[in-house]
Amino acid sequence: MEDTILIIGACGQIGTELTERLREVYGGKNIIASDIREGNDEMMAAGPFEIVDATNKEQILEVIEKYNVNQVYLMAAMLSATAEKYPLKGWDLNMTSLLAVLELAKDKHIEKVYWPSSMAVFGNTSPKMNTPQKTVMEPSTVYGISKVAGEHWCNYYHNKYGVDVRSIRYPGIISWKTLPGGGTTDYAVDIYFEALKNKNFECFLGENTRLPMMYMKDAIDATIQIMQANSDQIKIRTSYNLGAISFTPKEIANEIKKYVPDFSISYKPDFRQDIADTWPQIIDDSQARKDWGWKHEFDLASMTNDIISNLKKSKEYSL
Ligand code: VAH
Repeated sequence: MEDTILIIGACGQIGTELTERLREVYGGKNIIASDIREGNDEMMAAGPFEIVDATNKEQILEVIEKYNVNQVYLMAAMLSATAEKYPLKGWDLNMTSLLAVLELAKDKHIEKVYWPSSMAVFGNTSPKMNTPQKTVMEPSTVYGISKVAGEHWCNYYHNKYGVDVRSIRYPGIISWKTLPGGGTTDYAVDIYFEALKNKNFECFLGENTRLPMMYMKDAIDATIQIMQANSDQIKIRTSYNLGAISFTPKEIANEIKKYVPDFSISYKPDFRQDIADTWPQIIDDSQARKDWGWKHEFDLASMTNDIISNLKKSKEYSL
C-alpha cells in the first residue's frame, strides 16, 4: 500500500520545505499539508491541503480517515522565544498536539509518527561541548521543558503501546525559502536577507555566541531518513541528537562579507541571549550517525554560498 502522509504545521519554517520535498519523494497527491491557516500558492497548488488545529484530535482523525493517512509528521510548535512570552499557550500547543497524535497512533489510526525535539532540551547544567546523547537535561525555557516532556511521552507510548514514533533534536535550522518565527536561532536566517537588502544587520545575540546549526536541506534529509529507516535501526525512542555545523554571529558575518564586502553587523543582545546561553555549543550526534547513517552535507561556507546564490536569483535581493 502506498504511504499517505499528513503534515501538521506544514506552513512553518521546516514544514514548508518538508512538504515540498515529501511531495517530490512520494507524489503530490500522497502528501496532505495542513495548518491553522492556508499555505503559500505553491503549497496550495501542489497537493491536498486541510485547515487543522494541531491540538484538535477529532479534526486530525477526520483528515486521517478522509485520505487514508498512515504516517503523520507533527511539525506544529511554539518556538523558544515566543513561548517565553506566552508560556501556557506554548506548553498547551506543544503538548496537546503531541498527545493527540500519540493517542491516535496508539488506537492504530496511524502507523508511524515523526515529532521534532530540539537542542533546547539541554540547559546550563548540560555539557556545552560535544553534548552527549544521554546527559543532564534541565532546560530553562518553556520550549525546552515541553520538548523534554514530549520526548518522554514518545518513549512511553513506544514502550507501552508499541507506537512507532521517531524524533530528532534539531539544532538551529537555517533556511532562505521560509522565514522562521519566534526562534532564538532566527538571527542566522534574518542576517542573510538583511545583508543583501540593507548591507547591515543588528544581531540580537552577542558576537561570540556559539550555537549548533544546520542547513535546512540537511535537516529535511535527516527527517526523511529517520522515517525511512527500519524500525530496528531506531534504538533511541526519546529523540536523537543531531548536529552539523556550529558557528557564532561573528563567523557567519565574516562568511557573508566574502559576498557582500561592505556588509556591517552590530550587536544588541536581548532576552534571547539568556536563552542561547543555556544551550550547547557543539552537539555529539554520533549515535544518529551509527544507528541510521546520518551525515550532514553542508558546512558554513557551502551553506552561505547556496543561500546567497538562491537569494540573488530573486529580484528582491539581487545586489
Ligand atoms: C528556536 N529554532 O530557536 C528553534 C530551535 C534549538 C532552536 O529549536 O527556538
